Amino acid sequence: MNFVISNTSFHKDSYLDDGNKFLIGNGYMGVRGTLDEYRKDKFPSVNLAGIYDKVSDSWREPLNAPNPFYTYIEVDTNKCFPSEETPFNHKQELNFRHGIFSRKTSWKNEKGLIHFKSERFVSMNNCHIYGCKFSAFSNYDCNLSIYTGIDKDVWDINGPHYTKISFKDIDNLVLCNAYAGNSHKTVIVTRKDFFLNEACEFNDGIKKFNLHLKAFEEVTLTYLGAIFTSNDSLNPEDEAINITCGFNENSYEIEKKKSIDVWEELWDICEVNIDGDEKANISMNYSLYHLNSIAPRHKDNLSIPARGLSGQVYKGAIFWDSEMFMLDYYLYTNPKVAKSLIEYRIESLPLAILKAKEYGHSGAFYPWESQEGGIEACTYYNVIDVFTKRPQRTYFRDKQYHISSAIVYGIMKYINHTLDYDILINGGAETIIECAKFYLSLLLKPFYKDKYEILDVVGPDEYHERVNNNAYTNKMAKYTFKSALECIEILKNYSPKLYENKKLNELIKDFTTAYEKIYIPCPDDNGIIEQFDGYFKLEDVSLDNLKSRLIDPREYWGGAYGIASQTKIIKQADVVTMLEIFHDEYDENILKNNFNYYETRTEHGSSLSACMHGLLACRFNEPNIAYPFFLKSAETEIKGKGKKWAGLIYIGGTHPAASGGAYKVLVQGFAGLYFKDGKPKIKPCLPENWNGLYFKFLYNNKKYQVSITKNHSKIEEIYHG
Ligand code: IFM
Repeated sequence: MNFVISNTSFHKDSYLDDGNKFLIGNGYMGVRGTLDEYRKDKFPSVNLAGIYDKVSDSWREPLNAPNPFYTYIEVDTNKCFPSEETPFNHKQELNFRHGIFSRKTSWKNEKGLIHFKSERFVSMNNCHIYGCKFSAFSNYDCNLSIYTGIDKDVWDINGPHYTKISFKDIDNLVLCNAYAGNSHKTVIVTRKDFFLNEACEFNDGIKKFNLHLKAFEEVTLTYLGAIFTSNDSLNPEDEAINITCGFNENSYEIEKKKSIDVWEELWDICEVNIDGDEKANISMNYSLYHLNSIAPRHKDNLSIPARGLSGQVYKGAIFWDSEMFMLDYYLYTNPKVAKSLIEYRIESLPLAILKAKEYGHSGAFYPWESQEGGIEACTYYNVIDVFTKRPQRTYFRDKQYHISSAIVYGIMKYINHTLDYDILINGGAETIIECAKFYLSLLLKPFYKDKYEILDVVGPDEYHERVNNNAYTNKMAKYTFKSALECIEILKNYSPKLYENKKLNELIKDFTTAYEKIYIPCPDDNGIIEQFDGYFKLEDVSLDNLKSRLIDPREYWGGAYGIASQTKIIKQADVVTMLEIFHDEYDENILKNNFNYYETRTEHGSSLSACMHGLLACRFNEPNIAYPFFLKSAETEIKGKGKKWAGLIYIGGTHPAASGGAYKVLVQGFAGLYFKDGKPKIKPCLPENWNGLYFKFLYNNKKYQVSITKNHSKIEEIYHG
């Protein structure tokens, strides 16, 4: 398979999309795939994981590091970069097998042609290290000036964050110390350049090299450096300097090779092979590249923001996307990363308990948009109205109760897949029990009914706010009670001491009653489950008709006045997600009927939606119906066509949940992978245009290989070194 994607011509306005498409990352930092010469108006950025800051009244968001990949060139004192004019030739590539970004650009003038090329990587071997190699070549003699260094003018959505930035040049090593005064965070960037002559100027982090470039002689500049923050170490400056001091002329190739070796190890387990469908194969593996580039392999308590490490969109926050859409990929290919996602939530428990209290509930109410340690970043006014330009009240923060059940789902999945029960004693059980207590405190029993209800919620379909008895939420609450009971049972055997807690006995009673008595909407006479009380009475309008009502294309469809709110049009899979998760409790006809009913009424306005439809279609054994939904999710990153606006708020970037969702359709849907009695099993249903499907995965510390062809399928254990 070809692991390279490219742009073969120059488009001066494509920098926003290219930044995502050509992104390189290693879980610690994500470097947008913009050109060397781009400054902050073209959104270059080095996004750091898990470090946040806030400027005055604006939203808290992650800190971007000063950009060490900045270079521009003058030839005979004419600026070549940045090019306002179309270059003679331009090619930009991402080798997504090895996480290497490269570009080649040529300019033509009356004297001849000048060519530049560069390539860069961030190390998969040591997440703090980055490197770049930059070359110039001309077919006539010319004078070249190269301006290159650490650009302190950082692109931010709600910045500038740094209140103090200083530079030092210590024996050819540039040290940048950037301090964000509000959060007292420090980001250190070091850089060491290797070139044939010395810099003639050094100004604010940028060096100037002059040289006479002889015709047909190539000159090359390589640089490497390190990034550390005050989150990583008490002395990030020393750490970065120590690493960078050790670099010499050969280090670029050496570090690049070490990084490539780690990428190869990762691909050994995660590469998938779809025989007979090159488009799907490339898109899927490219999506996995993105999941690998943002995986927190370096830390054991970090999760992944909804837009990965592609920018500060959605405040760099963690959503239910991590547990419900991404987790399985890491469980199957790198359980250590899966554990990090789970540990992050366990460590966030104290703040989730505080949030529940703040709203008058018990237990743990997890943040809808979670930052470090579980800080709730979701605001009450999360959308800006396009007409009034005023912030619009949304109820994501206070009413998306289903978030706590996602954490429970994640922990249970982790335990069932790895059989690592220790996590239960180390906070996992407490987390699940606190989440179950949260749902207990939401239950209301109408006087005349023998059922408990959950009122005033926002389900996965965010367009209909403050509804009662959302099927997804109620079912996930029920699942939470069951999980809490299961986990208490496990504790009984696993850690009898912990179990000897009198309060637990009371809770067992309450969870059991809640599990039995919570109201779960049943299919009606047509086999359809009502998404929430009263949904069936809403206006039944077609998606096209609804779209024709838009006055502004960026209008927000939900909330009090949104065009969808009083209609049956929903934003994303809701009942469909519920049925996918609990498919084995429902008859195939019910799955199919609900798929057909809701799909025509779904905008798929979230990149989380298509994969759930794809999965559900596999559950009722219709892989050809599932296929376009799978492809839509798998192609989200490669096509870069995701939604960019919610009202006036920019929401573009990468979409790891869609990538994780596509992987789920592939592995759990088309291959039908499931686990029973401690063993993996498959129940394949391939789309008709596929000849075969091959992949590996880990389960309970063992490595397996699946091969499925039209007439034969097998799953076998292989050596796990
Ligand atoms: O978590 C999702 C949510 O379901 C829909 N809006 C975007 C969020 C982040 O992906």
